[in-house]
Amino acid sequence: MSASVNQTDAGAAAPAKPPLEILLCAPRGFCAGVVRAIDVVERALALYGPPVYVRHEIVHNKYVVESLKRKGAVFVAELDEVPDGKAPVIFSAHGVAKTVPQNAVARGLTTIDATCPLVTKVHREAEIHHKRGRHVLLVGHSGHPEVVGTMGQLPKGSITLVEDVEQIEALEPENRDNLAWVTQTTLSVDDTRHVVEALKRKFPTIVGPHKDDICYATTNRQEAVKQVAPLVDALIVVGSSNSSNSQRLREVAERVGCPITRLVNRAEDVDWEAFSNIRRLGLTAGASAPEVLVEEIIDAFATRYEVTVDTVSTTTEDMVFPLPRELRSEAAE
Ligand code: 0K2
Ligand code: SF4
Repeated sequence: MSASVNQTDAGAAAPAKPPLEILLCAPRGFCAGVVRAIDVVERALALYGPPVYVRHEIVHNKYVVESLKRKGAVFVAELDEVPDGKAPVIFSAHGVAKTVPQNAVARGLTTIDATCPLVTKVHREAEIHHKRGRHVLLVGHSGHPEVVGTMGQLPKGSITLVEDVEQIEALEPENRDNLAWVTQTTLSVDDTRHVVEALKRKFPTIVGPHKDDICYATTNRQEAVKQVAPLVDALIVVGSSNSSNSQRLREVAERVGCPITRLVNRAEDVDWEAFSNIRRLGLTAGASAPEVLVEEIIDAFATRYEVTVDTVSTTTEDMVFPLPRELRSEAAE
């Protein structure tokens, strides 16, 4: 039996590429908070000139961070790495503890806050609960900068981190009838539901948001993966490993039984061995991953497979967040 071949222009036989159907999840990639945060850095560079300092990665994406570095952004872990002077310091999309802007102001630094408005909303919720005398339980991942920022909205001892259902059993708060809960914005929707149910079971009078504080972008991207993952042999999430929302997308695919799931920064990180024998590939991107890297991955598959691309759309998004006042074009001109 002769193998099927593609004919090149010169008439020479080239090995046929196997077919691959790519199912693109929609929505995927940049959310409104990420677009705004990147815009903040670019506008600040235009307004102040380089360098502008950014405390923490503006968003958790290697490609975005490297691109902004080339334009003159300097990323620092803490404020004490920012020299005194006129160069502004930008706070990342994940938000900061109250002490951070306080320390910056005390040093006379110019600050620009790129915290996503949906993260700020959680900060304000926590603050309101505290003002009403409630002890706050924050559902989130220890050490994540958003969690550090939200914990840092309240005085020490007035907010407790809850990472999973197991931790709830050990919780013995002083006043169990005066509790509130809030969440990180980029959690697993399903895990969070279980944690919140367990909180409500143990503390029936606890108050909190209607559902949770997981943002629209996180929710929508997880929903799209839930639709696509059962239909494919493998699923790739474009995103960096420190990106919580991207990690959750890979987890969602794995949990619905998708046999091969990978989180990759870009095409050069694809483990081709793992993807050597597939017919259908699901493809999505975390909220901090640029579309150009999704295209790069499709192009890389197209060199190995005869690729067709279809989009599976579960909803549409039209969210836009205004820039901080000091960077809006009227102010910047
Ligand atoms: O998902 P993460 O919170 O780790 O953050 P990124 O990957 O930077 O995505 C943007 C979300 C920022 C705040 O919610
Ligand atoms: Fe804001 Fe959600 Fe995007 Fe985070 S993932 S920046 S909370 S919109």
